[in-house]
Amino acid sequence: MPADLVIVANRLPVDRVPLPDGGWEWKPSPGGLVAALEPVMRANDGTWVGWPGGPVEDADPSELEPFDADGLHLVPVGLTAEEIELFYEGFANGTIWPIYHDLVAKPEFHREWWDSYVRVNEQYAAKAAEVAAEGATVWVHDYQLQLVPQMLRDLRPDLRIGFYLHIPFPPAELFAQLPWRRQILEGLLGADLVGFQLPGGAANFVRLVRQRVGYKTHRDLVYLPDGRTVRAAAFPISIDVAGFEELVHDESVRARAAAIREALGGPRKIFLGIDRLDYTKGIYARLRAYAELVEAGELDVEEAVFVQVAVPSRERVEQYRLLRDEIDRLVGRINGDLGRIGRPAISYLHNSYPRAEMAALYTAADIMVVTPFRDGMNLVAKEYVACRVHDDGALVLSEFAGAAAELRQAWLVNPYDINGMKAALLEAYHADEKDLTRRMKAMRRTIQRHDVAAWADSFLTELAEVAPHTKSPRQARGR
Ligand code: GDG
Repeated sequence: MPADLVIVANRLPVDRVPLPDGGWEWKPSPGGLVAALEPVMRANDGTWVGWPGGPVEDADPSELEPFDADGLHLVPVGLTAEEIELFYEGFANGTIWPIYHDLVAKPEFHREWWDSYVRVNEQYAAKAAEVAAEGATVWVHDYQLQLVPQMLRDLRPDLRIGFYLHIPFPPAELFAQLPWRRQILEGLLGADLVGFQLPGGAANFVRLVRQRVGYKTHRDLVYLPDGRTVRAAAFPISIDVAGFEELVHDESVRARAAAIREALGGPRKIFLGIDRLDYTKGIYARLRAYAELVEAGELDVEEAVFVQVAVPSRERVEQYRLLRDEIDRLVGRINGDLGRIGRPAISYLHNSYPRAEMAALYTAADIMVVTPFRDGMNLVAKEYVACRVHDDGALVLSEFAGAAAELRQAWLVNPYDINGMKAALLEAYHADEKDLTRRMKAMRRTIQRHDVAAWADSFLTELAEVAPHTKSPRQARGR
C-alpha cells in the first residue's frame, strides 16, 4: 500500500536479534525519534525506510522484504559490507561527522567514499520513491542522507519533501573544505523545508547556498531558478518527557535507583556522565577535570564518585578504537592513583542499558555532567531534567551542546577550559537546595512545554505551509 507519510532514515527502528533456536526476530529499538514519530506514523499509515543493520551478505533474502513491526510498516535498504565500510564508516562518519562537529577530529577525504555515498543515497531515494503515494510527504533524516532530497525530487516531483539534520551544520569556513560541498548543498535543496537544531545552522546553510551555489536568498528562504522556494529553519529536537516521568514513578525504577546509590557507597554524592563513546562528547577532558579535583583534595573518594557510562559506538572506525583505549588508560590511571579499596574515583561502564536502567541512573545521580565539544542537541541532558521529578539535582552542561540554548539554568561550561569545568563541578557539588530547585524547576518547565511530539508537529506543520501544492498528512493530535 502506497504511504502518505514516509520516513527515510539511515537505520530502521528495529534490531535483528538472534533466537536460541538459531533463528532470529526483529526487536524494536525504541529511540526518541520513533517515540516522536510513532503517533503521526500511525495516523497516516506511515512507512519507514532504512537499513536494518548488518551486511546483506549475512542476511537471508526474507530479511530484505518489507515487514510490519509493532504496527509500523518498515522497508529495509540492504547495504553490502563494502557499502558499510565506504558509505557509513567512511564518508558519513569519517568525513561528514568530524567536519560538522568543528573538526574535533581530522576528517578524511576519499573519492571512493564519496562515490559510495552517492550510490547508497540513490538506493534510499529509489526505495522512498517506490513506497510513497501520489503527493505524499517524505521526511528524510540526517547527515548520512543529504543527497536524498534532490534525488527523490528528480524521481517524484509530486512529493512534499522535508529534511532534518540532527547534528550541527558547520560555519562556511569549515564546510568549504569539502570537495563535494556544492553537490551536498544541491542535494539538500531538493527539500521544501530543511530543518536544523539551532538557528545558527540554518543561517550557515543559507549563507553557503548564496556563496557556493549562487541562488538568491532572503532571510530563511532560498529562491531556486525553477521557481521553487526552500525554507531553512531551526526545530530544536526534544524528548518524550511524559514517558521518562512515567518511568521514574515506576516502583521498580525507584528501587533500582536506591540500589545503585547503595552499591556506590551510600551517602556518596554521584556525578554521572552518559555518552556514546564518541570524541565529540568530551569524556576524556571531563574525567581529567574531575580527577584533578580529587587529587587536589577538593573532592574526596569517600564522599563522591563519578559514574561514567560510555555506550559502545562505531567500533570499527579507527578513531573510535583509539579513543576507547585512551579512556581505558585514563580511568585505570586515575583509579590506580586516587582510589581506595571499594572506593574508586571513577566507576566506568562500557556498555549499553535498557531505558529503565538509564532512568534509574538519572534518578540516582546528584550532578549530571554533559560536556561535549560540539553536539547538535544532546538528549541525555534533557532526559536527566525530565527524570528530576522532585526538582532536585544539578546539571553541568557544555555551551557547545544545542541544549544549552534552552537549558540556561544549568552550570554552563566551556569544555576546552579544564579550570572552568573544575570550578563548575565544585559549584554544582556545593550548591544549596534552594538554588538547585530554582534552576531545575525552570529547566523542567522548558522541556515540558516543548517535548518531542511538539517538535515533530511543528516540523510537519511548517512543511505543509512551505509546500502547499501537495496534500497534508493527518496530524496525530487535534490541533
Ligand atoms: C544525535 C546528535 C542529537 C544512550 N545510551 C543508551 C541509550 N542512549 C540514548 C540516550 C539518548 C540517545 O541515546 C543519545 O542521544 P544524544 O542526543 O545524547 O546523542 P547522539 O547519539 O550523538 O545523537 C545529538 C540527537 O542525534 C537527536 O537529534 O541530540 O546532538 O549527535 O536518547 O538516552 N538508550 C538506551 N540505552 C543506552 O545504553 N536505552
